[in-house]
Amino acid sequence: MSSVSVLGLGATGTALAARFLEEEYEVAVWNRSPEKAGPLLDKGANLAQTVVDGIKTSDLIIICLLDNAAVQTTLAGALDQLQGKTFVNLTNGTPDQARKLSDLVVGHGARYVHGGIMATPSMIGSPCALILYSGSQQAYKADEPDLLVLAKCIFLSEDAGAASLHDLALLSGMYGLFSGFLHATALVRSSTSAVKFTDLLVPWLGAMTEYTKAMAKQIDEGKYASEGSNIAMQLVAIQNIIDASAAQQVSADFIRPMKQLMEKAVTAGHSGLVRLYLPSKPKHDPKYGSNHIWIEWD
Ligand code: FVH
Repeated sequence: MSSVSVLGLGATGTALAARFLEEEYEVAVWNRSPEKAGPLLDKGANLAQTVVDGIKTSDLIIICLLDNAAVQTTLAGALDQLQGKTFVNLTNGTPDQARKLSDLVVGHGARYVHGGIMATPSMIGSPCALILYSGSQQAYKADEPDLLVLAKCIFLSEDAGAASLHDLALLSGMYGLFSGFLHATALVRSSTSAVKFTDLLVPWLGAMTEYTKAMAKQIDEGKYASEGSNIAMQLVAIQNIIDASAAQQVSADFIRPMKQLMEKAVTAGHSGLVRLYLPSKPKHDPKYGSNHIWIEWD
């Protein structure tokens, strides 16, 4: 029987432990508030009374807490138990936090893998769940069959911070989508229901999502030629969105920053631009010419 210890029984840790139980793993669970373990104990998990016990019990330790500060505090009294273990941290955090924890764990004789869970708890174990990994490739390879129980896996890099970087970038894309959805829905609520509106919104966002591939190509190639949607025109449209929002007492807080960035570009004489301006690039690089997409964030 394969065994695993799951430290942290929030919504996500509970889903991870439950999934291993479904696959008949021997699962030791630990949580700061032990009462949360109840439903998992009913399914056959064993309660570790302390973090030390949780780590001692299995060679594969999976931790999923609110943040990496909690991971650090939780590990503090149990570092001596890490020798020879594989420590998989599925906690959301920054790349630097992951690298620091990797140094700490590796310094105590264990192998460190960081994971970015691209799934909600209810998706764990389903075909659409994905977890991005980075850190010790050797440890990842050895435990890949166990990690595949939870989700599809992609190993990114030996840099322990890479999974967190990609996780945060994907979440940033998601929050952009959610903010657009919330503003769009608020705007249209006077005329239709939110659910009915998704009949229009979802295919539209699907088409625009596809369009980001063309934008990505422009960014990679450094060629930002406008393909029919120049920034001065877009600025007018965004102002119309803001005005219509005001008329309906809908907050324009989500879209106003985008308008301000476009306005800056137009004021700087780039009315023909529709380019994504990344801080690492010079602002007035003549090679971009005047017919480019220019959205700036500094
Ligand atoms: N839920 C989601 O949609 C996403 C799915 C993708 C991954 N994220 C990340 O997963 C981490 C855990 O999130 P969660 O959903 O399990 O969150 P909660 O249900 O709020 O549980 C939090 C657990 O963290 C424990 N905890 C908090 N602070 C401490 C601490 N100082 N020391 C020890 N443990 C701590 C908490 O314990 P307790 O309150 O039950 O005693 C829970 O076990 C997170 O990084 C997401 O970003 C979630």
